[in-house]
Amino acid sequence: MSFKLVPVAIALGGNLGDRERTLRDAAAALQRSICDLRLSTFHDTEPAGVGPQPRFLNAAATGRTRLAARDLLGALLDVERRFGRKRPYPGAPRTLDLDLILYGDAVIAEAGLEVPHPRFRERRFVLAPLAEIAGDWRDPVTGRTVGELLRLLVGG
Ligand code: PH2
Ligand code: MG
Ligand code: MG
Repeated sequence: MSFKLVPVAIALGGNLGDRERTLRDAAAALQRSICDLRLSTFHDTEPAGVGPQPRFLNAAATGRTRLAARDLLGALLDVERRFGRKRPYPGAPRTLDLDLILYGDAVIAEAGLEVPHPRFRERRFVLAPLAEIAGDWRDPVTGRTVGELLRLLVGG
């Protein structure tokens, strides 16, 4: 438990059930762990790297938390479960995926906890919504802002 408020960025996504309602309700649930929550618009996206699947709805949220990164991750997994997330196999369609993208300027590589998220720089479905609300946030690994990372994507 930390007593400092740490700025955080979360990616939200889902491609099963009522996607819009799930993202909206999940964002509300995040307010138990994250204050000053800001939510991007919702992006209807092509599934990336998971074969044929229903289309996703993606969004991003920012805010500040008193939780340690590991505890915030636990809270995200708990919200996923409450919204019916099952994990039958890696990359399976899901009602809700909540990924911890940035936790202040922390760089963490532990079992089950990697921050910044190791693949967020190549994911338009993460960067496009996140750039709406945190375009100036700097990735502590590359030193580039979220807006720059988005523009660097092919066709960006
Ligand atoms: N999540 C993945 C893999 N592929 N594609 C889209 N469009 N949106 C996602 O949220 C997504 C994905 C793994 O978590
Ligand atoms: Mg994910
Ligand atoms: Mg996930």
